[in-house]
Amino acid sequence: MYNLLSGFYQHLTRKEEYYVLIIGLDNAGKTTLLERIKSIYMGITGLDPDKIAPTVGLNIGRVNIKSTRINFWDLGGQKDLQSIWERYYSECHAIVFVVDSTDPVRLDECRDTFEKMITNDAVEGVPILMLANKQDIPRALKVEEIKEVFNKIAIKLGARDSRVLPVSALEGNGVEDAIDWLVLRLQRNKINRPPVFR
Ligand code: G3D
Repeated sequence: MYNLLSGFYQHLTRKEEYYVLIIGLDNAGKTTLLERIKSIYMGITGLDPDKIAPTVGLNIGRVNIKSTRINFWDLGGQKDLQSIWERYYSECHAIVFVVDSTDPVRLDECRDTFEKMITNDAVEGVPILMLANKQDIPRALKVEEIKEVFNKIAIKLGARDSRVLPVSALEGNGVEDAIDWLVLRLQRNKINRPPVFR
């Protein structure tokens, strides 16, 4: 009887769990975004922006959003660390690709990196959210301008869910809208990439 009740309790309380990669070139604002997500959804004050050091390896954030648990993996963006991203592709349920909208000089490099990622077989069908970050800075490129640069390769995204949204990870503007988009797509893509239950 105890086993039955405890099994029933576990069934009621278990959460769908997803893994989401946060990637992009170094300095795009990936760690700042992770800290912002933690502060919005866990109510904890994230790291002081001055204390955020470049990611070497992996930063993890586990947050509960509605009935879902999302594990964010913020991976380092330096050239020599990008090869590590591939190791996480087959396990992830979605990818957030962060772009520094104030750095037009690196946009071509950014597009090449993005193209390499979306054409990797291990991420086929995985929803991809591109965030045009640093929109609090007046000279930041707008979403439309960033889309123009990526248009050339957009066809390679295939039929998966994808979107470009403006955010400021530093100030938090747009972050909740971005997460809402993400949660919906994770759930829609359940058949292709089922969640883990814990
Ligand atoms: P990374 O993890 O992608 O390498 P970081 O990037 O999160 O370390 O951020 C790199 C720099 O960009 C940091 O500034 C950080 O404060 C800044 N940054 C990140 N997101 C935003 C944003 O939305 N708006 C503005 N204005 N700045 C942002 P420093 O000066 O510490 O290098």
